[in-house]
Amino acid sequence: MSDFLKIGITCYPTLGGSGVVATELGMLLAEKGHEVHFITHGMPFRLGRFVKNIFYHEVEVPDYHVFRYPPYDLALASKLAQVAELKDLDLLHVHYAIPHAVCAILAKQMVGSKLKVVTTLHGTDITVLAQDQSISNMIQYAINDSDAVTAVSQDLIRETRETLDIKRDIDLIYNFVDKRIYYPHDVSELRKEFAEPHEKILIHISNFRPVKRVLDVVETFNLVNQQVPSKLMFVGEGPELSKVHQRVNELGLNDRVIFCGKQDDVAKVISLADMMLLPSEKESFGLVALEAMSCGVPTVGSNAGGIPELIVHGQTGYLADIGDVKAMAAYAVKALTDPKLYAEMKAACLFRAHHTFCNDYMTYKYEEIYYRVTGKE
Ligand code: GMT
Repeated sequence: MSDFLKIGITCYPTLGGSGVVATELGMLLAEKGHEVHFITHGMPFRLGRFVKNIFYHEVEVPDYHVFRYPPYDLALASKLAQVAELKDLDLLHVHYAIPHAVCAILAKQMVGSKLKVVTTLHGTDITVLAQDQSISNMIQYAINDSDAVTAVSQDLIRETRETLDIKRDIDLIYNFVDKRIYYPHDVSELRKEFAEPHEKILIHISNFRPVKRVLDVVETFNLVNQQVPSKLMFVGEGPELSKVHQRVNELGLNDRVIFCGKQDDVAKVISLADMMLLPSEKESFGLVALEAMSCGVPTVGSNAGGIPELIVHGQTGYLADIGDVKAMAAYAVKALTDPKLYAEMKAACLFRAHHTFCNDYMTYKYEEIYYRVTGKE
């Protein structure tokens, strides 16, 4: 592979895992020499540093008085077409079928078929939106008319096929971590501010949507704390946060639970913890558990969606049925009270994250798809 490509990337710039994957992939592609154009409605939140071959094009939505709803999708399609023509893009890599792939396909119709569309499915298109008959045909269309489609787990591919009766090829490309950022940080001084030396720290990071089952985090922690003196750190914000506050209060755990809000330096925060909790109802992959794994922190999670493809039960964490907080607590206690087992798990986490889910390999897999659809090499 030698030709450098001109790649447009569209994602939700402020949204969790999909935004992280899209942004970090864009930065890695730029590092390898490709020209990368982010075309989004806001600056992607992890697009921190200035790099000469990364460009940002803001999608501005017209607020014309006849529009009852500002037409974001049309503004995006129009911007994608403009940038594609102006910068002579080879392809658009869009994250989510709705609305981004639909907009990219429209842009392609405007500028010509030389422009290719690669769509990555992260979950919600399939697990939530595809259940809605009013738009499921649009999602089907976006998937079938993309030049290539990738999904972040085998389970998401299966669900896409079953829910939408999709027959076309879908490439599996898991989420990845950059081990230059996600490694066990030395936080021994900082840790003293959160927990006593004999206490363990459990952590949960999410957007507190109902699908994350954050109350299960509280119940699991409560059971763990009865056997192993511990602290629980919550990172993030979202709709279920007030229920969490209420339950923590009811259980008298206020002095045990730390609400950190949104945090930028996730690798450092995770490094404070001994165990990640991810009891989701649905989770197409679970990037946050991979980030924890890469910092040497095992996860106790549910066996939902793609989580079992990431966590090897008994080696890099544990899996229990959705809602089975007793089993989750028992697994956490098992690992936290057996130093030899815990050390083995930590080593297995680092190995698996840095070998199986390493950024170099996943970036290469995306490049392979780009070369396949553009016919360049
Ligand atoms: O977890 C979320 O609610 C955020 C969501 C997103 O759109 O960023 O994350 C999804 O995409 C991530 C990146 O591929 C996956 O690691 C998450 O598992 C997935 N979330 C769900 O499936 C709920």
